[in-house]
Amino acid sequence: MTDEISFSEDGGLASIALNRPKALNALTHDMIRALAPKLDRWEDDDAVKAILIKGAGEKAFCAGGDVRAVWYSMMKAAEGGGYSYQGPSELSRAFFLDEYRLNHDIHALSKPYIALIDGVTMGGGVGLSIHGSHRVATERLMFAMPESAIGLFPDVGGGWFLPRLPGETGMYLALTGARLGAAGALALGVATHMVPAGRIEEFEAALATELAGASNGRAAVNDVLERFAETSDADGDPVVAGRAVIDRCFAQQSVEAIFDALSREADGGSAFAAETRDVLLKKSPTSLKISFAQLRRGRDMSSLAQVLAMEYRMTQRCMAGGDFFEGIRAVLVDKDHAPTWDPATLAEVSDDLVESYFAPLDGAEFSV
Ligand code: QUE
Repeated sequence: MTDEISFSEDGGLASIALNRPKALNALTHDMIRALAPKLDRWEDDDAVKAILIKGAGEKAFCAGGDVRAVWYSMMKAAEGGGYSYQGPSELSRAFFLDEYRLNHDIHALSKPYIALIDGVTMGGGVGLSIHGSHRVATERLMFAMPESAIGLFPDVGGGWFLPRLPGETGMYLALTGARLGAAGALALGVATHMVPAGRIEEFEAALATELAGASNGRAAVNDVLERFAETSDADGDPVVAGRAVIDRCFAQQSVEAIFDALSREADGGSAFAAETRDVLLKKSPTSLKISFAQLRRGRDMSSLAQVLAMEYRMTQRCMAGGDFFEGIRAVLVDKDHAPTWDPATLAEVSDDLVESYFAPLDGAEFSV
């Protein structure tokens, strides 16, 4: 067993703690493999009335999947420094398959599942929280789907939940990687409740106490939340303030048309549109186009499983070569934050190249 994740039971409350605080609790394959069977067992155990998941330390709930380990598994140290690409690995195949199955298990739980999204909650950390019944933010929440910065796309069911957020806010979050605080997350429904970080311990204790004698776990959880939850003023949140621009510009029919719409609004005096365009110019052009296609396809799909099967094809195509290698190098390995994307422009990312990310796989496909 791994010490990167721990489990405990107190009364009717089963708790999970992600325990890699120095790595912002980034989710490893070992953590996924330890957690999945626990969830299955708790789902079938009548003594468990609700499940809670949190991150160790004060900085993060979970910064994402451990994509750095996936990257190293596909690389070989090159003579004279640096790394060279070898090809997909056992880890690059199994990691995403097992992660997405876990995301689907969370979605399918019949019991309340409460994620304490306190601090950094990105990518794979969103996958561990968004598919459950309750997402409790604190004032320290920093929520984002930042994958367009590393040559990937907003996976873990991003193709499911992002197109179902209000207006075009999901497309905006997917392409820009914009961060949400507690107020913005509450306004969009990413968070269901807000409890101040200083009251979280007391909140957990109250949950355990209430659930110990509860016949209806969901009612007990909601009763405790009613006692602890606070409101958060969304007026100062940039996503809320920029909503009209977001809905107009990100409703376009292509990434190029989104850029054109942002440029028009920037020329018309919108500082928000100008900033958003400048942010998008730094992202992987391939990531922007495949993410756009992912969200539009996901919007019309009828199940999370269908979306995850699409996303699994996409990750395996990303592992076969492309901007992922340069993105991880620039952000998580060399940390120069100066990736050289290839293709370098949107115009060079052809429709055929985009389509290739959605093609059936030679090997195993995702299934629930
Ligand atoms: C975009 C991402 C990720 C990211 C940074 C991005 C991501 C991820 C991590 C991460 C952070 C800390 C770690 C770690 C990984 O950073 O998905 O192993 O210790 O997991 O700009 O998508």
